Amino acid sequence: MAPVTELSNPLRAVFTKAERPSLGVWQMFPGANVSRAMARTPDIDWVLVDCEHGNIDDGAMHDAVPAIAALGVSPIVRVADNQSWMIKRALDCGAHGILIPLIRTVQDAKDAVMASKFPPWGNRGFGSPYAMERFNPVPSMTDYLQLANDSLLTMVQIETKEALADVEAIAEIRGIDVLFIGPFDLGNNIGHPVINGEIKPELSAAILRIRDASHNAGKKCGIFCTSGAQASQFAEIGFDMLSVTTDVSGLQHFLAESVSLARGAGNIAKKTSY
Ligand code: 3PY
Ligand code: MG
Repeated sequence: MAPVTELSNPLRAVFTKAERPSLGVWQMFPGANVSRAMARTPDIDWVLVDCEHGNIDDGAMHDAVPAIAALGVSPIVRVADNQSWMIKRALDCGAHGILIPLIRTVQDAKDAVMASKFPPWGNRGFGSPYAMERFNPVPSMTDYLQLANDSLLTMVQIETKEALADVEAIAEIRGIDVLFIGPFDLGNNIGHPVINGEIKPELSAAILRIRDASHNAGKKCGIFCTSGAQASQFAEIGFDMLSVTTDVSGLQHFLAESVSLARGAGNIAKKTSY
C-alpha cells in the first residue's frame, strides 16, 4: 500500500484555500440515515454531530461519523464536555475535528489540545481500528499516527465570560485551529442573552472581539447560526465557519410551513426550537 501523505479533511482544505467561508449543518437526532440525509446537502463541507445537546450517545456517534465521512463531508464531533476520554472517543471513531464547549480558561484550551494530539505533542492514546477508514485514501495505522496531529482540527467554543476575557491568549495557543462562538451561552454568560433571536449590542461587541482575536492570531473563527440568512450576514463580516441549521429546527420549520401552505395560510415566519 502506497503511503498516504495527508489525511483528507474537506473542512481543513477549505480553511487552507481560504477562498470562501465554510458552511455546515448540525445533527442532533441519532441515526446514520439522518447523517446521510444531512451530508447530502449541496455545498456543505461538514456535518457536526452534537454529543453535547443532541440525542447522540457514543454508539450513535460511531454510526454518524462514518456515514458522513463516506459522502466526502467532514464529520465534526461536539463532545459533551472538555474531558480527554470524550475527545479520544470522538477522534477514535474518525472525526475530522472536534468542538469543545464551554471553555473557560487558557489552561482548559491547552488541556483540549493535549487530549487531541498524539505524543510527543499531546497525550492522546493510540489504537483505534476505525479512524483510518474515515479518510480517502485510507491511511495505514502508521500513516494515521503520523498525520493526525497536523490534519485534524481542534476547535474550542468561546461562550463564557471567562473565556471572552482571555480570548486573545486562547487564540494564540498552538494547536487551536478554530474559535467557535456559541451565541446563546455567550449571551447568557455575559448577562445579555439572546431573546427571541435578538443579539444585543453588548453581545455583538463580544462576537466581534472573538472574531478579531482569532484573525489576529492567524486562526479561524466560527459561529452557530439559526438560519441561512443569519449565516450569510456573518459570512459577509468575515466569519470563516458557519453552521446554517440543525436537523431539529429544519424539520420543525419544514413541517410547520408545509401544513400552513396546505391550509392556504401562506409561508410562516421562521419559528423553531431556537
Ligand atoms: C450556543 O449558542 O451556546 C451553542 O453552543 C450553540 O449550540
Ligand atoms: Mg453553547
